[in-house]
Amino acid sequence: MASKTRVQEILSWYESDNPGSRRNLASILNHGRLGGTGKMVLLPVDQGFEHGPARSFGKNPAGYDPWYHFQLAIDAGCNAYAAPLGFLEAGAGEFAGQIPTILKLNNADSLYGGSDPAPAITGCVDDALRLGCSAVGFTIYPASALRSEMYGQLREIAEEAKRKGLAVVVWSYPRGSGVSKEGETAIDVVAYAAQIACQLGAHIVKVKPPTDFIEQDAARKVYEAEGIPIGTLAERIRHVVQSAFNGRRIIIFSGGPAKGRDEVLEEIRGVAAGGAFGSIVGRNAFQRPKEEGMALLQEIMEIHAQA
Ligand code: FBP
Repeated sequence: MASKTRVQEILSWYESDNPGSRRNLASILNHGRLGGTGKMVLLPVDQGFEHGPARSFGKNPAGYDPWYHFQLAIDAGCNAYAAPLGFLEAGAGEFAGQIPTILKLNNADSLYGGSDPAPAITGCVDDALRLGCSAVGFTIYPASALRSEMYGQLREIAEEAKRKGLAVVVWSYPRGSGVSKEGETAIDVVAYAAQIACQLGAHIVKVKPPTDFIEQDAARKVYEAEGIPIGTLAERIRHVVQSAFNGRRIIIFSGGPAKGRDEVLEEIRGVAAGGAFGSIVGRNAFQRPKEEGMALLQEIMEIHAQA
């Protein structure tokens, strides 16, 4: 018998999932320029909801049009495109079958200034099925006073999504009154956030690239006593991958606010060298003119392909 492909190997880690969920996970892993490599680059466009339209699309007004993002993800060769209900409903028919999609089922706006994020449920598993999505997406904010509510909502959504044969993607963003601003990307906090998302049953976890700051004193003692290497970005990524079930869960890292090409690529090199499964890059792609955004996404894919 032929040996397992990399995608089959990854699917074998999700051993309790039904064939539908595995097939949908495979549809993401097998699509686009990185298809079949076990790596992925996703385009997420929920910033219109999360940050508002001008902050999101003012730099490149073509992005006000929902079709722009479908086409960008397709033309760049991304593995999948993720968005909230409205953006997906606006293009799911026109672009059906051209790229796997992920319906984000909760969203938080930035109009209410409280320190603890309180996202609303903005879609359901049946919406994802109706729109032909491969997966549902959900954001948890560990460190928000409302985190337990979010964990409970995700538990219910993940149970239904898996029963109905979809994959589950979790954005795990520590934020809120339980963590300092610097602590949101602290190595101990990001690793912890990855672990929580995996324990909640995520197939794919998305976190931010961690810094070498350590937020929790109890964790610092262990990092120091055990000499856990966190000096370089690659070392920190490796530690986060290890925290995601020792690499048995797909874990990808976000792009962050728009910055220069060299800075983006330098960070991606560290992310790839640390053993990440890929990147999820929104603003750095769609806030550039289309050709430039596409070219940057493709350079990012190339770095992951070579790692
Ligand atoms: P970006 O590459 O634009 O950072 O997109 C990734 C993402 O996870 C989006 O899905 C989300 O809207 C955004 O980051 C959240 O960014 P922030 O932490 O700045 O609110």
